[in-house]
Amino acid sequence: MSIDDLTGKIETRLMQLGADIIGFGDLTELKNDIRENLPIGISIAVAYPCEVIKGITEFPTKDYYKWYNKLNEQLDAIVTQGATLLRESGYAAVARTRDYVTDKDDNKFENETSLPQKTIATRAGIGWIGKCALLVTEKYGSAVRISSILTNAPLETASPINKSLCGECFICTNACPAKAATGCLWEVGIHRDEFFDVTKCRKIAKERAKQGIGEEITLCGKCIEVCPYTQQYITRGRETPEVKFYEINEIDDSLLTFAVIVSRYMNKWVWCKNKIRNGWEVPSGRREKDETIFETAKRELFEETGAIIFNITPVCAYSVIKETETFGMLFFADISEFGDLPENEIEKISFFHENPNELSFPHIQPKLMSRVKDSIFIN
Ligand code: B12
Ligand code: SF4
Ligand code: SF4
Repeated sequence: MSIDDLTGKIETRLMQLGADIIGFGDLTELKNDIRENLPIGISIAVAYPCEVIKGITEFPTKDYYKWYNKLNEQLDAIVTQGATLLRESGYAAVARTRDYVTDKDDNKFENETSLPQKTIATRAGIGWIGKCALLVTEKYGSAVRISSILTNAPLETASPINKSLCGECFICTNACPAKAATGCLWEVGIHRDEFFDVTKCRKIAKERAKQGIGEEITLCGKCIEVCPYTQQYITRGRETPEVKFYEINEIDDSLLTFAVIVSRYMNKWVWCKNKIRNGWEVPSGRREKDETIFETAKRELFEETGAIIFNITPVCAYSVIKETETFGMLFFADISEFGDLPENEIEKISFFHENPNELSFPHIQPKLMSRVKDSIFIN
């Protein structure tokens, strides 16, 4: 496999797992022991939903804390699975989960790790260090949490970012209630402590968390919220809906509101033409009251395609994030017989080897389709 192909394969898989930004960095300028003698760092960022960040204007909120934990767990899962994929492809790979980072440093640094996630992020070109010592990305501002994988896989690396792009902006410096930042611009070689006072931040962040959520933890995030790059993200929203995947039992059943059934018949994929939206769609539909999600899937498959004999299995849970996150269950059905197409919004069904043009949901359905293809090894 060429470098480009391997890089693309890893990137696609990490995106499918829910990464919002991925960068590949050359780490050879860093000491061997802190990077396990591995030359490449893959930096992965997941973004907070816009409305969660909008909500922390006054104080950190319970919702912010919930997402802080959720994104941490999600990152651990993404880097663990990404590292497994690299090892299965024949390379060494270390997932820098929270447990790994704590163990590696022997839990001895309260304020500093031997290889900060932000260092890998700037090496991978995904952002710079802002005046309040956060990683700032062009797309999501600093409203991201980050993790990483170390590997020796021959991946194509990005140009590192060595200087701050904050310029004359002092918005976070002025807004920080702890006055923790001096306002100096970061560049490689300048240590955090030269422009940012951890003790001040820690003290005030704890006070603000106490006021906002009633717990004395270091949770504040005002510097995230005010950054103009974050504000642009909030104003813009996620232009295209994001699709994320979860294990079958990872999402509480009560949150599953949709069933999507990627289906095959005689070695072709089954698509439905919707009369109202005038586009091709994978059979799918909304869960009705008192229905299990499995019953929804079987009912919708029949209503939208007329299928009467089929094997159906759940593949995974998924979510679509636009302004909010909605959850569903993704199924695969192998259809062996159709009856008449019931009278409803489906004009006709047809069978394709590839995805048809004119999709009703072009940012969502191809991702669901490729997730099912991956899980059942069909191309
Ligand atoms: C210790 C810690 C803290 C401490 C110290 C904060 C700090 N900035 O160091 C305290 C408790 C105060 C803290 C607070 C917060 N934290 Co904190 N914290 C960490 C932790 C566990 C280690 C950071 C560390 O080692 N710092 C040591 C210094 C030296 O490194 P650094 O500031 O991280 O980064 C420096 C290097 O990367 C260097 N650098 C960059 N590129 C290069 C290249 C080369 C070649 C070299 C040599 C150096 C270099 O420049 C940076 C600035 O000096 C990381 C997770 C992790 N494992 O990395 C999270 C982390 C930094 N925290 C995070 C967050 C979000 C927060 C809070 C907002 C809390 C919250 N959720 O509300 C606040 C924000 C405070 C702030 N403005 O920085 C995120 C930051 C995400 C982002 N967008 O940047 C991280 C990365 C956690 C995560 N997994 O996402 N945190
Ligand atoms: S987390 Fe709060 S206290 Fe700490 S630097 Fe950011 S704004 Fe200041
Ligand atoms: S608010 Fe301004 S100074 Fe602070 S990180 Fe964002 S761009 Fe940089």
